[in-house]
Amino acid sequence: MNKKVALITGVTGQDGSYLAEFLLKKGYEVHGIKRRSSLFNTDRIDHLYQDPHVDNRNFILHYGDLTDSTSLTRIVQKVQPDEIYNLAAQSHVGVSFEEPEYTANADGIGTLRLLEAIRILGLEKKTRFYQASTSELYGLVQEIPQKETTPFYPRSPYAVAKLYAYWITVNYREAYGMYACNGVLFNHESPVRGETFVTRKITRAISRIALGLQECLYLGNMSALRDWGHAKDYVEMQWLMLQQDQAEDFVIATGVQYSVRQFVEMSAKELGVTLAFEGEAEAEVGRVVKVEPVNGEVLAKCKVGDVIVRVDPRYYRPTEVETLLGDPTKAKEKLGWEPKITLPELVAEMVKSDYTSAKRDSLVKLAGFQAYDHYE
Ligand code: NDP
Ligand code: GDR
Repeated sequence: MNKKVALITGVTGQDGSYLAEFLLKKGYEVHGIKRRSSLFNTDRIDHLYQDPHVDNRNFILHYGDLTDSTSLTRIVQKVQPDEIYNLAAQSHVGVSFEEPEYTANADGIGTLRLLEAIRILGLEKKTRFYQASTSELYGLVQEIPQKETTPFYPRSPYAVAKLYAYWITVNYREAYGMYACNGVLFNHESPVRGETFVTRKITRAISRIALGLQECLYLGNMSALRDWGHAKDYVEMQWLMLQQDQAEDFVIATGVQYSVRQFVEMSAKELGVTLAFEGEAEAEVGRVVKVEPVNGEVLAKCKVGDVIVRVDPRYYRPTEVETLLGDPTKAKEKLGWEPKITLPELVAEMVKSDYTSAKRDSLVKLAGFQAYDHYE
């Protein structure tokens, strides 16, 4: 039997890397679109890299950009994919307030460009299309928990761009009979989550603070509530959605909610540090109240009384999404899907990974080299 061929946009991102690995294990020939950058941007997929000089490769990268329809159409024509996973996006909600036009172009019109490429090339009956939709569509929530029928109320340029992408995907399904669907995914994280999203920013900073490489973690709204899952669980769902008899949209979530503050506490606890929060609003701080060994080893150098978390209003958003909680019942019933990894397990995995990197940086520093850092 011929191998199935998949094309992933955003293959260099968190989900793209997990999905590429997943599809390769399933025996797919996987093509990925990466954009040109002045530095290497393939860290997350370097373990999958195959030398272009050998024959019979099953993981192939192409230069392209969601803002450039010529590149997209050319790649779709060349690859003739059975499945396209559109994961590429300017995916940072906070940054979308700084770059609204670019975000609309890449995240909104970019989706249209891909759908049009499929149509122009006459691949409507061959190529199945997955759109990375988001719980940010619910924004100012109209119902708790949120499910497939909950009305949308986007609260950022990112979410508004993704709203266009959501509906253009539905429209091409209805207008042209394409197999095109939306996965409305709630937040999902992993050790390779981008460093400026709040979970990774926390696990990375807590690890560096524990080893004396950083003094304080500055955050915005710590009361925000999110439904956090593991990226590894969620990419399986993206694939499952394209294997059905009929294209449908699904909410993917864990159904459990935590605050950003709780995420900080859980991360610190992994390294034996107990935090207590005091003060209101911008004056809120997280203070160390206990330091204990973990499995007989003291991992954190912090002292009782140290303030290691503070609020910086720079990280507040002009319009915030305060609470998100998903109801994944439809996915469970129709696709037999359930998340396998809990938030405490996810936190433990992320802290372990970031603590290991921080240890490496502290050895570099001990050897007399400069260890650069970015706190964003
Ligand atoms: P990342 O930010 O980790 O990855 C985004 C990817 O898109 C990167 O490969 C990036 O390339 C690429 N990209 C950005 N702009 C362009 C462009 N103009 N042309 C081509 N490629 C581009 O995101 P995630 O992996 O976390 O998320 C994947 C998708 O799922 C995104 O669309 C996101 O909006 C959506 N989503 C994510 C959720 C989450 O919690 N992670 C939840 C719901 C939806 P480069 O590496 O060069 O920056
Ligand atoms: P989100 O994720 O906006 O939900 O979008 P992010 O981790 O950026 O923020 C989650 C919540 O934490 C609050 N917060 C901070 N956020 C960041 N980034 N940095 C901070 O210092 C900070 N302090 C508090 C935020 O205000 C927010 O309430 C993610 C992205 O992956 C999107 O692409 C995706 O669509 C949604 O998840 C579902």
